[in-house]
Amino acid sequence: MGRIERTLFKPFDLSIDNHKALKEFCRNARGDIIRMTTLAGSGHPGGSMSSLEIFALLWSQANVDPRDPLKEGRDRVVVSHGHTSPGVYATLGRLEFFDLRRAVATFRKAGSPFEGHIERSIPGVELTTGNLGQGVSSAAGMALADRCRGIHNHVWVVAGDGEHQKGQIAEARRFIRNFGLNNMTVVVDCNGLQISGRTDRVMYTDIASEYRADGWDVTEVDGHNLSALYRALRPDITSRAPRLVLAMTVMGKGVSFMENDPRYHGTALKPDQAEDALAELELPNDLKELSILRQESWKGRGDFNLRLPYEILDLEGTPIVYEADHLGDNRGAFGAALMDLARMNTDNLPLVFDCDLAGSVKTGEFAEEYPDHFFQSGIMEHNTASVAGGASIAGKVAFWADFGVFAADETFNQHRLNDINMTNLKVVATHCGLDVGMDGKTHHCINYISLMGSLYHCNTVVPADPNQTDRVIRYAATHPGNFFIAMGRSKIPVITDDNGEPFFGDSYRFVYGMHDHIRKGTDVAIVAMGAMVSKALETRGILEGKGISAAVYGVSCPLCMGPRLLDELSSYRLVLTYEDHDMDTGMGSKMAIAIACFRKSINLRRKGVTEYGASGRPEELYRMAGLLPAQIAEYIETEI
Ligand SMILES: Cc1ncc(C[n+]2csc(CCOP(=O)(O)OP(=O)(O)O)c2C)c(N)n1
Repeated sequence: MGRIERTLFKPFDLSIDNHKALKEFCRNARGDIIRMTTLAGSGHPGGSMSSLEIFALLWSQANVDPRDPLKEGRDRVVVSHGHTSPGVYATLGRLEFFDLRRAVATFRKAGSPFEGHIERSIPGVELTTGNLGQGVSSAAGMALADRCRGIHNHVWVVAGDGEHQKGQIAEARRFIRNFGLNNMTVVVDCNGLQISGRTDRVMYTDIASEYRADGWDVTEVDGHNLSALYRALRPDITSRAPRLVLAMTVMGKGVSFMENDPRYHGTALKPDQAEDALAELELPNDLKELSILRQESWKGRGDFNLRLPYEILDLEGTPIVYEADHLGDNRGAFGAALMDLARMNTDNLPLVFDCDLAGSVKTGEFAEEYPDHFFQSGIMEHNTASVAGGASIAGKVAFWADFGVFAADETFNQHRLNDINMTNLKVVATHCGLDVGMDGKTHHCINYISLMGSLYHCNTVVPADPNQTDRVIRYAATHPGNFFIAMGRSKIPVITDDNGEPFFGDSYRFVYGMHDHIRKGTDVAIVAMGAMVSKALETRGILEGKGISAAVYGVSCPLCMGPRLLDELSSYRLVLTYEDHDMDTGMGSKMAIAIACFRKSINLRRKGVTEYGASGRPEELYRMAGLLPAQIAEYIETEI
């Protein structure tokens, strides 16, 4: 087989030799797709075979190096329809990003890195995908981050035509157009089929018109004609608009009995069918040998571990200390800390995303001072979560601030895919809990601990006052990984120590997982979170008048209930958790689980939200929920 020449898309046309080599490459790769899916007894051969020329051209001609797949400044090839993993593995394996035989033999085998949907740990794969509709947004985040870093590269994202029924792609399309990301091309594998049959019968979708209406350059091309496809995929540096390439393809291309048959979207060939298919492709049938290879003990994931080139801000600056008489909201403290961080790190500014709420979430000042790093993303939260996640793995620290109900509930699956991708996104969720103002139950985010807590790599923090908020924001900006920082809307008092000085003052440093013993006491411990910490202190005062001595603890990291905290709490006659969050899925429930798991003897009671709230001032809503200090004190008196 002739060798493919890597041209970086410089020539206008594919040379005759390169065309020949690529054609041969695709014939062989189709055989790999058949082999790997048949050996596994599952997988998605149909779309893999229709997308193959696209994959082969992109990964062989773009500026990506199999010997250094994470090279700075590279082009990016993102595949959004991640079920076409056999096509991706066949292409990358044949281009020597890794050992192809290993991919063919272990595809979908438990413990193998070659999973059913592509993963970012595979050399050459930029993004783990499989939840359709998100890849275009994530790729846009990468293109944005690369542009902000002054990298002159190109980002291609390949997606399915059925996938284009997803609304998030419309959001992504507008975003890309709006921010002039002409360093991007979206390529659609238009095979006209999806699981339930013909795409146009499943759901009316006019992909070309939709993109055109949003101001894109649209090119339609035969997706199996290598020369025409090469010309369509070639970046046009003079173009001012992002480019859509509609690659007209055939599902199951290359094997006559698979072509245009939707069953092969997600059905592997039986061994005898595979034999026929390989014969038609004029390839040897080595399935027996490969199935022996599949039985061999492959050592776990081998070298296929995610390298995390996380960017963090270098300088955390000098904390702002809010004095004891300050009455302010945590979101204001977030905005101030963000500005300070930005001014300290002008050569590595964070990217800040907003969904039409900048004034409320306090990113407006940043927007004014750093308009090139602020992205007004409209009411397109799904896209924004994915864009910000994508940007964060392309070397920029990304903040996204929004109301809790949009930052968590609206976008859970985007965060889940971000988390699987080990992104580096800092979500600041304001207006959490009943503390929203008068908007009512649709706007009460009272389940963020259970949502974000179910993600394995998301640090969830609920600061108690503006001082702690300031430190948490600085910590998140200077530490890698996903953070979800939750806060309410209202102005709240500064938490003070026994001497009336700010508890989270000059000498305080936030460390993820640490809790705060704010007041000593002997009878009862009130363990509070967020804005409830100041209410716990009020409760303590009321109890004092009744001769009950209450300790107050602040839990800012509700997912971290360790034995040390529990040991301390074991000495009290009663422990009460106190939170502006659903009681059964919040901090109190985390504590109950920890008590059971660590086998501690603690007399636990919980107070929190137990029903959707109403519309009213927070104090009225707290009264209705039984969460005012006087009500809590009365409850403790009866329980102790
Ligand atoms: C959000 C989401 N919904 C449903 C699925 C299940 N699913 C996997 S592939 C597929 C059809 C995709 O059609 P298309 O994009 O045309 O891909 P092709 O059939 O051409 O491979 C569906 C519904 C999914 N992976 N993600």
